[in-house]
Amino acid sequence: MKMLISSALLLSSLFIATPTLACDDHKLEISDSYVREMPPASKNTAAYMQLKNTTDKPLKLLEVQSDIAKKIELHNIVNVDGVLKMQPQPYIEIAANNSLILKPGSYHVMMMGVKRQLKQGEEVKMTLKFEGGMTRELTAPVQPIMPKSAKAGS
Ligand SMILES: [Cu+2]
Repeated sequence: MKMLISSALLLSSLFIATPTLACDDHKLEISDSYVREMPPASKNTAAYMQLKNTTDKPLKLLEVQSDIAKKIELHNIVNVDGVLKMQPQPYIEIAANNSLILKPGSYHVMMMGVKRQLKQGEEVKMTLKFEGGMTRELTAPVQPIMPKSAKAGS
């Protein structure tokens, strides 16, 4: 019985040490993340991913940080008088109990002034910062743009 009590105490003290982390992990699921492989001479690229908000409140992605780029912005592609243009966004909102896919032609994490040419097989570490102080670390693989044959089906 004494053993049981001491291990229970140990367990509860472990939970006290990391209360917010354990909680935040259930709020958001990140999947299918990748960073676009860069063509020669290009200094810019973009990161894409699926963000699933499992809470009953909207979540706002405010900022992405990474050592790999000099500047990172949140972008969307919008139609301005029939011309598709990239537009910086103050945040990207994921609706309550919903998923948002960051993908080519839509929302993306714009990485500008990338310090080396990223090739398939590499990985990029980044930190996502959300409203309310939640942060998530992410390691995304570098992948080439989808070949035309795969794109035709979607
Ligand atoms: Cu962009």
